[in-house]
This record gives sequence, C-alpha cells and structure tokens, in this order.
Amino acid sequence: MSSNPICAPATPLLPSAVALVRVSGVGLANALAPLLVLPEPRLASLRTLHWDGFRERALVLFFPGPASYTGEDVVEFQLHGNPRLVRRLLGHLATLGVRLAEPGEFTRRALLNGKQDLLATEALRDLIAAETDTQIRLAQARAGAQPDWIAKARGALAPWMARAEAAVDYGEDEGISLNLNDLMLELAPLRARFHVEQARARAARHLRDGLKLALVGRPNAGKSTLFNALAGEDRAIVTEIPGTTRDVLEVRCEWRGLPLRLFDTAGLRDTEDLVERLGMARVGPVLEAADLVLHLWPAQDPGLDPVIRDALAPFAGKTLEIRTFADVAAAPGVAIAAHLGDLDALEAALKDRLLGGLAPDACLGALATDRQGALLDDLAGQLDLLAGLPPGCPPELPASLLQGAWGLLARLTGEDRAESALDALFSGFCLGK
Ligand SMILES: Nc1nc2c(ncn2[C@@H]2O[C@H](COP(=O)(O)OP(=O)(O)OP(=O)(O)O)[C@@H](O)[C@H]2O)c(=O)[nH]1
Ligand SMILES: [Mg+2]
Repeated sequence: MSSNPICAPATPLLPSAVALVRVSGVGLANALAPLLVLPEPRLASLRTLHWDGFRERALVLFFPGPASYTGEDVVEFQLHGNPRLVRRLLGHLATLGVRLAEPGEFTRRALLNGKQDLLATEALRDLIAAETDTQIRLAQARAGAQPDWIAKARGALAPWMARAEAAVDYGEDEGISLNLNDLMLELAPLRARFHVEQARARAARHLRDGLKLALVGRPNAGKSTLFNALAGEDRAIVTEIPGTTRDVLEVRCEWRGLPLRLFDTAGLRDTEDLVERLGMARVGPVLEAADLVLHLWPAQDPGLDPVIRDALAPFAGKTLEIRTFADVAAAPGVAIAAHLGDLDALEAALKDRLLGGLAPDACLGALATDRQGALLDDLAGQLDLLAGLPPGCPPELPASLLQGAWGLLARLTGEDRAESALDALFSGFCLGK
C-alpha cells in the first residue's frame, strides 16, 4: 500500500462547535507548505489558513512520524464545525495532492506500520460501535496490550517447534527424536489456558453482539411486564386483559451488565380474534432469530397449552423456562415476579446459560469477534490433536501441528498480513479512523 498523503474528517459532517480534519503521509511539511508552516511537534498552535478566499483560524497539531497514530507524519486541524467549510478544506487538500482516505485507512496504516496489531484494531472498531457500558468496557480492555497468553503460547511453542523440526530433518541419521510425553507435559498448561480462553471468548462474543431474547408464552403470562422491567422503562402496554400485545415490540438495553435486544410478542393461544391471530403469526420469525427464547410460564399453571408446546418444540435447544407469578404460587426452576423487581433467578439463569457462569467483568480482555473466536477454536483444536497423537508417531505429525498453531497465532494478531482479513475489517470503519 502506498503512503501518499491522505485526509479525512474525523468528526461527523454536521454543524458543530469544532470539526477535526486529519492528514497522514510521509513528508507532510512539503505537501502542506502552500497552506501553512507546520507548528512545533505535539503543541497545539493557532494558525490562520488561507485558501479559495477563506480565512480560517484553526488549531493545528503536528505529530511527526513514527511517533504518531499511523506511524507517518500526522497533522490535525481543528476548525469551526461547519460541514461546508470542512468539505472545502478537504477539496483544497486534494489540490495539494492529499487525497480523501478510504474508510479505516488511517488505522490500516497504523496496522501496517506496526503501531498496533489486528486485535487492537478490531477492538477499536468495536469501541466505536459499542452501544452499552459493558460493550465499551470490553472493547477498551481489548484495545490495550495483547492478551498475555499469546506471548506465553509463543514462548511455549517455539522450543518444541525447533525440536520437532530437528527430529524431522536429522532424526534418523543423528538419533534425534521427539519425546511426545515431555512435549504434552510441558504444553498441558497452555492447552488448559486455551480452553479457559475459549469459554471467555464465547461469553465475550455474546456480550459484544448483544443477546437477542424473545419473550413468549400464553396471554397474560407477564411477557410485557418482564419486557418493561428489563428495559427499565414503560415501553409495552400491560393490562389484565389477555391478548393485550399484538405487534412485536423491540428494545435494546443493558440489564445487570448484559447487553440485550428484547422482543415482546403476542400471547399464544387458540383464538378467533383476527388481530390476535395476525399478532401470533409474527411470533415465529422472532423465535427463529432469537439467541435465546424465554418461555414465560405462570407458576399457577399446572400444564402447558398445546398451542405453546407445538410453537416452542422446534426451539427446545434454545428455550429457557421462566416461571412467572412467583409471588402467587410456588414452582420449581427459574421463578420470578417481574412487577416486584424479583428477577435475581433470571439474572443467574441468563448468566449461566449465555456466559457459562462467568461474570461480565470476567470477560474483560477476552477475544470476542467471530474471527478471533474461530481462530482460537482452531488453536485449541491443534493442541487437542497434539495431545491425542499416539506415542512413536513420526515427528512430521507433531511438527506440522506445532507449525499450524504458530501460524494461527500470527493470523490472530495480524502478523501474517492477510489482505482478505484486513479488507473485511476496514470496510466496517468510519472515514476518519
Ligand atoms: N401477581 C403478579 N402479577 C403479574 C406478574 N407478571 C405480570 N402480572 C400481571 O399480569 C397481567 C398481565 O401481564 P402482561 O405483562 O400484560 O402479560 P402479557 O404476557 O404481556 O400478556 P399479553 O400481552 O396479553 O399476551 C398484568 O395485570 C400484570 O400486572 C407477576 O409475576 N405476578
Ligand atoms: Mg403483552
């Protein structure tokens, strides 16, 4: 990729107090010379910029490379937040040979110049997209240092890779052999750590993406009451008339550290009411799309209506039974009384089911994207295969598994420089990032 100068607004093109325009490239002092003399590095300086009849007083910051975000020279202009003025400045920069950046191009350069790794880059994207406090905290934790287990894994794998290679290359002639027993003994803590990280990553992925929860059950089961209690606001109409909710209602919220997308649905029953039937027809697609179906079943109901049993049967694997009206009758399992705020059992059940019993804070620093999770699974799989090798197998087998694990670590951190992964990543970035 070339390092010709690029520019972009780093703030939205909307009327605002201040707009930030960023420029990055090698040798910016020359490129920008017609516009200004660059100020002292890292000191905010007021400059008057003249172009096309404009006379803009802007605060200018200069970060000489390589000690900058991208690793190149970076100049930031803070000007008045008029979108038209910002576009005019960008247009003028183009005449100086500073083209408009592609989405994520600043960060792409930071990555290619070794200023940050792929994990940090993905964390940055998540930080900008995060919608809840938990999601922000998780992304921030990932944007910092690389997880410690990556360096540990490299340290543990490297000597064994060397030994395995030596056994492959010189084994028979020189009498060098690989002791699989010793290898697995030494790599056992790493393998265990991978399994721990897999569990953390699964939980972190749920937190990152938010959980789609469908609330279903018979009319008057307390679905809308729970919907409102979790959302922390009075969004759905609640009455004691069965069949109150007809349309699907959706709300995004964070409840007790869990980012949720909740769907309230029409109560399911055999009915002649046309509107109610239309409402019930909308429940199926919600069940399909849900990560987890919460089946609300009043504690006083002895059995299940066949309509509900049939509707939920295809989703048995992702259904959680919740007994509502716990204040009215006793029932085994997860029992709640949402209108009283008695929801601790639900919190425990959700965290158990979705986070494997981990607290949201225990996921800080865990891998979280689909890409990362898949590579971690492959990595753990590689060591599981190693552990399953029969004694006396040819050294080529462990050697290739160790090499494979090494390569997966490089893919994880982006050191393999795979362009396809980068293209997919940066298409999700905003312009000035
Ligand atoms: N005692 C008690 N009453 C509840 C509980 N949950 C809901 N209710 C009451 O039960 C009635 C029905 O509650 P909703 O939340 O509207 O029930 P729904 O499942 O949304 O009903 P539909 O929209 O008709 O399908 C309301 O009067 C609620 O106040 C509970 O746990 N205990
Ligand atoms: Mg309702």
